[in-house]
Amino acid sequence: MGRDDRSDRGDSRRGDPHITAATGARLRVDVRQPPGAPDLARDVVAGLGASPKSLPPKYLYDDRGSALFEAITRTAEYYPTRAEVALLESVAAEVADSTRAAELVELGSGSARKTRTLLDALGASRREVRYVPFDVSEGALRRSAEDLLRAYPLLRVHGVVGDFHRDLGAVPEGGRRLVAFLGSTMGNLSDDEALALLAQVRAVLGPGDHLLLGLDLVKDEGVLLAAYNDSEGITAAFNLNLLAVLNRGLDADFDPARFEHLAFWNPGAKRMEMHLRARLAHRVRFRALDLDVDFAEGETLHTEISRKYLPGEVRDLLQSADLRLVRWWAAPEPAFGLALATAAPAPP
Ligand code: SAH
Ligand code: AVI
Repeated sequence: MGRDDRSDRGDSRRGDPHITAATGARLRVDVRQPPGAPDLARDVVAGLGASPKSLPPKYLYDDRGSALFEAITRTAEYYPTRAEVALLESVAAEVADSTRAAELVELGSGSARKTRTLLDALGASRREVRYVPFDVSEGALRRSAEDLLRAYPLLRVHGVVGDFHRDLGAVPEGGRRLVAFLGSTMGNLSDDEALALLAQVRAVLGPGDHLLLGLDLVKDEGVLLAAYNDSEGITAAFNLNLLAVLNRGLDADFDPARFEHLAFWNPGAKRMEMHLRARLAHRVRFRALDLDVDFAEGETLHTEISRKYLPGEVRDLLQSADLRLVRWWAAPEPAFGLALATAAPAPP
């Protein structure tokens, strides 16, 4: 473990009143985030120095961003969560039967709302199961771990706070494993990043282990546009919150009133794109970096892609990372898919 890492047992941390001896003894959290904000500084220098300007989507998820994402999932227009939950509920028993997993690793676990469906199917209320949430958002991970420990008295949680592009090696050795990557969070990665991540996931899968991958599917443009431009303005607040993250993390002076939320469908790349568009030409100062960044009127900062997949792409995508599709379940309208894959070689 590197110099900058922290690891603690839940009962020793910060006097959190929700952590009791009963849950604390079953909780371990490894923090792989370097202190300070070196990632953010590096990504801002690279991403805001480039044209077009962009930043990786992980910075959207500070505590407020994670809460706003949860609020998005409850809007009338944001269908992916409801579609995936319904599909997951209908196939969880088959997933448990096929995998017979004793451990659930969840990448981008967030609030872990969908996790209970899998834990229930894996029998976590009557036998010991280990849950390994992996998320860049420490607050969301700790809160969800505590909730699950209270709900499942036999559960053990070993969380990892880190970036799944870099820190997947911090996933602890484990038993018969199911890795879940839900919510179509993989769609927030470029195709190259997704492939690299799948290859790393493959490396943590032993014989008999599985990956469960939730993927949002290409659909009617109107449905997509509504989902990323909800009428309550919560997605806009989620997007604009990135400016508060930059102000706090790098002592910048973004004025959110000078930007507007923009989300559109890019048919060529089969993805939704989320941007922040400057309403007027202005200069932003990053005091922590001694850096000024100029925005032209109408210029955008690209904050997220959300790739939508065709069912026919999934097998090849997995195969490119040496993974084998064993089951595919898809819900129609709004179309959403769940792929179950294994690292085992295909039969001759
Ligand atoms: N799985 C949940 C949450 C999806 S939101 C669901 O299906 O509803 C995406 C989650 O991925 C957030 O919790 C965010 O903090 C996390 N995340 C985003 N980028 C990440 C990264 N690079 N490494 C680890 N976690 C990341
Ligand atoms: C987490 N991720 C899959 C969400 C998505 O749909 O791309 C994040 C989000 N962005 C805007 N709304 C929701």
